[in-house]
Amino acid sequence: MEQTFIMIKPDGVQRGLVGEIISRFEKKGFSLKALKFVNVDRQFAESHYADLSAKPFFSGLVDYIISGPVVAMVWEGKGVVLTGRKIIGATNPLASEPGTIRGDFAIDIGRNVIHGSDSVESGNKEIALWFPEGVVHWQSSLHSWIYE
Ligand code: IDP
Ligand code: MG
Repeated sequence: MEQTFIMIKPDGVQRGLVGEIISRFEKKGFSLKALKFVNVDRQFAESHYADLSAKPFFSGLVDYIISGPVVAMVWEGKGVVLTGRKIIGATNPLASEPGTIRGDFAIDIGRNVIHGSDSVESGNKEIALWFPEGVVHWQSSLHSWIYE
């Protein structure tokens, strides 16, 4: 089953949105496969965002991600990468629809509360980077109430 990497950024943690965000993925029916609450260092943040290293906002982005602890998670489910991106909303919260996490809880692009993988391939790369120890193998007893 498809997996995605989701991270609640330092602003999401500081603003007390951890429970609300986890709840949205949980209530949808996705399965939590890994979770940790960590401070990452500059080098780690740079490797997570390596694809953006040429962007003018890169160093500000890295400063933002290392400014406080983050909640790193793996969520699993049918179509979770694309649906996860929809739950999160557009990158710029000014363009994010109300009802999405960024649409409901953020204003500035550089304080947009949450990260979600943009493809299955980058999801797998991010999961390997953040959870080298692997994820938890389990199946929810609600599985047959969520999938036909
Ligand atoms: P995404 O998080 O929606 O996938 P990306 O383009 O991958 O968006 O950018 C990663 C993160 O970099 C964004 O979530 C945002 O925090 C930050 N970012 C993107 N574009 C800008 C910008 O123009 N100014 C400041 N920060 C930006
Ligand atoms: Mg991205």
